[in-house]
Amino acid sequence: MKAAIFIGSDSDFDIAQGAVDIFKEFEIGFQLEVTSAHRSPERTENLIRDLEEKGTEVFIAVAGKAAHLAGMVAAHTQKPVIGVPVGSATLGGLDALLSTVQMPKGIPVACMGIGKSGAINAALLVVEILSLKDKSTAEKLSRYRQQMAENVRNASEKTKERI
Ligand code: RP5
Repeated sequence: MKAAIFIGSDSDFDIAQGAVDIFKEFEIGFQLEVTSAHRSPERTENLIRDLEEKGTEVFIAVAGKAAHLAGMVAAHTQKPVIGVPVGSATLGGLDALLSTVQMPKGIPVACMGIGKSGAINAALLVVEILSLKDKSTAEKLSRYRQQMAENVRNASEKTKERI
């Protein structure tokens, strides 16, 4: 279980799906749990401990509103923690973004952008971290980037056909 995805509520799942899809594509073993910093603090602490015992190397925390899940997880582990702010109907995610990115010095959280792109990038950052020690993951990442570049070239050709 190399990676963990914590979501603060089941309502965050659609956003977290972006990270799930990347982990499946890269064949990264992961565990996803709904757990909240404020509604289920003990469960969150216990999960961190259990996952560390199972070999989890990086945690992703997806949460919205006064999003302190990533910071709370970071307080309980020395593994890297990546926060993904979720957009809210009231403040559009700026609330969660500022809550996640503005960690006081001492306990860092790597904060991604708001929403699904942020979740995708969080998983890709995990892939990059794991690539430091795992050659086959690094090779998959290299192929993934080559494919993206190819997609841009194809999009360019298609766009020029519209002129
Ligand atoms: C946060 O509050 C969750 O991460 C979620 O983004 C937001 C709303 O949660 P629900 O009221 O939908 O459960 O804790």
